Amino acid sequence: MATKLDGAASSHVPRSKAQKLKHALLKADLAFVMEAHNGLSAKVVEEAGFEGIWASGLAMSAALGVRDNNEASWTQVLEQLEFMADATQIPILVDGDTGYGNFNNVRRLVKKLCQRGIAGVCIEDKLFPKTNSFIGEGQPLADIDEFAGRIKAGKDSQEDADFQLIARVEALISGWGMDEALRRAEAYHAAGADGILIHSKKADADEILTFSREWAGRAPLVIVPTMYYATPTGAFRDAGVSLVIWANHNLRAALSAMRETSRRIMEEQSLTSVEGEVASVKEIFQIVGQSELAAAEARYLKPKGGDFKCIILAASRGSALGPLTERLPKCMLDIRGQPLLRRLVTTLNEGGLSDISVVRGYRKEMIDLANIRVIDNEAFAANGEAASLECAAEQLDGACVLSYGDILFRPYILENLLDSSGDITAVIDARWRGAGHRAAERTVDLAVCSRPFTGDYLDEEPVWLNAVHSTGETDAEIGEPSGEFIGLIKLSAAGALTVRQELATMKREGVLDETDLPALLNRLIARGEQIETLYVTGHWLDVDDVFDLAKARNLV
Ligand code: SPV
Ligand code: MG
Repeated sequence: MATKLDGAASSHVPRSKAQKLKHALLKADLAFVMEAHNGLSAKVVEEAGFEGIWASGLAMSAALGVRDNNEASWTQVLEQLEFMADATQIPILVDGDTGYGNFNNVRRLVKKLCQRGIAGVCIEDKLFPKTNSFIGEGQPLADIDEFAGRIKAGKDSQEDADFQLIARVEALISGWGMDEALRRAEAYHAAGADGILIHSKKADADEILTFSREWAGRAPLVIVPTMYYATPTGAFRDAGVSLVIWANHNLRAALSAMRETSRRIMEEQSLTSVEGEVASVKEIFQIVGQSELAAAEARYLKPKGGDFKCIILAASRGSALGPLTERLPKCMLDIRGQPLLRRLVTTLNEGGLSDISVVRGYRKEMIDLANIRVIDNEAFAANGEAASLECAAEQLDGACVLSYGDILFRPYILENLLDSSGDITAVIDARWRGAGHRAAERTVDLAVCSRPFTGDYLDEEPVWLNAVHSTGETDAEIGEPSGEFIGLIKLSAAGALTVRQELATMKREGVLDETDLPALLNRLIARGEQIETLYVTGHWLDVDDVFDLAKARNLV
């Protein structure tokens, strides 16, 4: 009796898909591959535990709504196969029909299959365009030598040394008899086929079992018991068959289920009776790996700002705006249909910052935007920015952006700030003079830096902030200002801790209430902290008076 080949492949752990298929063909026990016709059914086959997938020509054609007569082009089939291979880890044995032509077509087919991660192909000894073997009688067979040439050409073209080429013998189905079937199997084996698929359309397995006996294990034997399905599988095992192909049952199951579901929904004009019987939408999400995408999004799509909290200091009234801020704090003034603060929060949100705390004081009830945390500085009338920041000290427990509540800036400024390397980085506008600030009319926070802006944004040499002082403050020792502090600071987690500690120290010393943000920066500098400068040239504004307000309305 024929025994299943027990080749060298059984002793090592197969790795590639082609190695896995080779192993399935050569190992001592009977192996099974199950039909799939697209990525989803391929996943189902894998999930069920099969060793491999039979990419059935009949099923792939029918799934595309066409006949098993090479109506789908070979490249259209290749597209389906690519989805199936991408969706699974188990090997795919492709039904390559006749090889889509002569030896030359087989060469290109095998090369492309290897490139798409397909483990093996089965080609049948018929003529292109083929007809399904279960249709009609006495289909013409290929010339034996011509078909052997197709096999040789295929084996010579494989780019993967373990790729498996199975030769399918149609002699029994076409009525040419057992001797011809054996003669062809022998010739195809000699031409280099890795296995022989002996096909039958009889309702019993007699001719298959006779063939196996005569073949006597000269090469792995593959069968498709679609018509002789009643034969117990043990008979194939005993006959030394290597691989059983369950050839079309997923397509048929899908057809039955789809018909029944459509019929019922049509009839009942309702989903209630089918709902419990079909796979849930959640199951679809699961099988296509939706959770992996969510994890990848968290990894690759998370905007930089996602790691940063933000504290906006918006407690002051903005008295220079006179009656305009009688009812509203200035951060809520309308800038072309939206409060300034909402525009600021939108810019921050778009930069990935979603944890935003706003310190309110003057007319606090007017600050009621969505998606912000509000923190109240009840004593706003008697204190300043440092005290407001101290009200939000709990939020200084990780990387953080500090912003004045009356500024607007272009998104790239925030992006560059988040990218800056310093533990504490302050944004300084190098164009404060040239921009025509009415320095005499209003107070500007002037920054003195370790060197002026060179005009080179790619300059990687850090620039340090030496001091910030207000216009009008004259102190020859401070030095020439390099720009204007715009009221935007980035703190790393370490920087946030430093600021938090300094706020606590100022509170202990009783100087918190009189300290504004520039003075806080100066204290940090005085105690040896390095504050990095991020130079910008315009593209931001603050709203201190009606002129600024007009400018802001023009800008947005
Ligand atoms: C297929 O599944 O397309 C096959 C097997 O070739 S059979 O339909 O049995 O010919
Ligand atoms: Mg087929």
